[in-house]
Order: sequence, then C-alpha cells, then structure tokens
Amino acid sequence: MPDSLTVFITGASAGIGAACARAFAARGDRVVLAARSTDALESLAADLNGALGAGTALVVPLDVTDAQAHLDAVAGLPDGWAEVDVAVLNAGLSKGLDPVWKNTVEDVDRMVDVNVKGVINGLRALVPGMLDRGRGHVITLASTAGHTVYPGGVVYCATKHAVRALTDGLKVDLHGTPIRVSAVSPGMVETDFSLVRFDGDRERADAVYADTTPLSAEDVADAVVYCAHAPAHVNVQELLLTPRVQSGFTMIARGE
Ligand code: 8X3
Repeated sequence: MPDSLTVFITGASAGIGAACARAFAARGDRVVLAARSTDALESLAADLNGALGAGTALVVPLDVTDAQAHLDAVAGLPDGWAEVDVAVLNAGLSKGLDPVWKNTVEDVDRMVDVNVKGVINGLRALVPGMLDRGRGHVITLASTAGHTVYPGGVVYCATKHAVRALTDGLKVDLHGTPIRVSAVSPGMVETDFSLVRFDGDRERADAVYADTTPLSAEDVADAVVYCAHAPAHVNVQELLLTPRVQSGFTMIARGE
C-alpha cells in the first residue's frame, strides 16, 4: 500500500464518518466523502482542502441504499481518485426503541437497507477494483450491538450482527488475496446516533449520554486509522472499543 492512502468513506457528512475524514486527512491521506447530504460534505471538504491543501477531499453524492448509484459513484471517480486503497463503510443508523413486533415497516426497511444492503452495495462497487490493483482494505463500522441484543434495539442489533457476518465472510471470500478486511465495533459513542433514533427528540437523545463519558467520534476514528495504517502483514479482524464506563456491552456507569 502507498504511504498516503485514498480513502472512500460512506456516511461522511457527520459523526464517525466525518471524524474519520478529518483523521485520515490530518495524517496526509486523501478522502472521498460520500453521503446523501451534500451540503455538509461540501462544507467539510472546503475545510479540509483549505487547511490541508487542495486535493485533500473530494465530494461524491451517494445514497448507499442504491446499488447502481454506488457502482456509478465509484466508476465515476476522477483521475487521481479512482484507485481507492481503503473503503470505510460507515453509513448506518438506528430508528426507534420499540419491541421488534412494533417497529414500523419504514424503520425496519431503513435500518436494513442502509446498514446491511448499504454495506453489500459498497463491497460490490469497491472490492473488484481492489482485486484488480492487488491492494486494498475494507473497514466496516459494526458495533457492540453486533455482539449482543438489547430491548428495543433488536432490529438494529440484527443489522449489526449482519455487518459482522459480512465482514468476517468477506475476509473468507478474499482468502489468499492481499486485500485486508476489518470491523471496528464501538460501544456508546456520542454523535447524532440517538437524535436520529428518537426522530429529533433532543431531550431523549441527551439523556442517553447524561452524567457519563461516552466515546467521541474522534476516538472511533483513531481506531479506524489504526486499522488502515497497521503494518502490511497485519490484519485487524475486529477492533472492539467501549468507553471505560461501559461493561457487558449494555451496562453504563453514571455519576462516577
Ligand atoms: C451503537 C451502540 O449500544 O448504542 O452502535 O446500540 S448501541
């Protein structure tokens, strides 16, 4: 792998995806910022290109649930950006906190489409080029929710179990090739995650992180960058990280 990587990041408009973009760019890598919300991407790209030099960040509008759009986005990358070294398949979300039989059809479709099919669409678009070039690294954002289940989060947990299965399965399918495959599985991270889950209910979202110290998006980005820049003979299969206050995946200490 070259020392300076071209990194394609889905869900790059906010949270962990945006933090990954900043972290990779800060160490001299170039970042392709993919998401539906192009206003946020343009602003992040302007920041990075202004601070670190033109050609640091490229904006690619992308709905990860659209398989053909994913293929077209990767095929349409301009010269100098097309050889993606690292794919950070980060786009994901949770909707609602209801028992599984009460989840709305819309919420279930959204979680499965983004979290599961979005990853598969990314693999279909990005892995063939890596195989052609004989180098590459796929990093998925899984979760502690891929290791457990908790009340109200069953569909979300199922999608994150699927992300871990897809990641482990990709490694098996790529056996004997130089392509690396990693999952980064964070526990509680303070981002817009809970705001999205609770449909913009700020009070309910803030209560999730009240009186405790969750991971930040930057903590998770550090882990992603570590996987990508580990020595070439090392494959981080999974990097599981939680805040110190989190135990047993679902126990959170407060008021320490
Ligand atoms: C986020 C972790 O436990 O809040 O992926 O669902 S959790």
